[in-house]
Amino acid sequence: MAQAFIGLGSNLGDGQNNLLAAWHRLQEEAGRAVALSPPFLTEPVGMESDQLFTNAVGLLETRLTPQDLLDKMMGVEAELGRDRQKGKDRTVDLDLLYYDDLVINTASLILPHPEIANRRFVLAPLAAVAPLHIHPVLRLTSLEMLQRLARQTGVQQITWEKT
Ligand code: PH2
Ligand code: MG
Ligand code: MG
Repeated sequence: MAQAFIGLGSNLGDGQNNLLAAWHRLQEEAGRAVALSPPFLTEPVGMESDQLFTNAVGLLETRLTPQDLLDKMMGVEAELGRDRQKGKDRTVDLDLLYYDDLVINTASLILPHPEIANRRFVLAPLAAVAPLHIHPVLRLTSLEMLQRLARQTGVQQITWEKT
């Protein structure tokens, strides 16, 4: 069994509903949920939008290979109405952050996800579920990476409204 950390984001429609729907579908399609962070309300980074994001990070135990997991994730995005055009508001975006300690760089998949250490909207929920998890390339914990971005603003922890 592998442990996969997945970043979830939505800035179109009901963000919490979209993230929870995606998380439930991933459990049906891809593995067993070990943990899901609280949701965070975050300002869009690197794109033009007035729609705040809801972001979370989940930990999934899976028997799928990284590529098969990625395919399932893209299937769930499509099911939930994701328009894959770059820079567009999205109902749900699922990013594979880590797959065990695997380090790979292929045309379809880079692991660890190359932006983890630069994004507070990823690190805040990641540090909530796995503060001491070590980035296999940078050799820093989630908490250490988050502390390095302490000056990046626009990330607010909220709570799941539904159970
Ligand atoms: N995802 C992006 C680009 N910018 N900003 C926030 N706050 N949250 C995201 O999930 C996000 C983003 C590309 O996937
Ligand atoms: Mg993505
Ligand atoms: Mg993304």
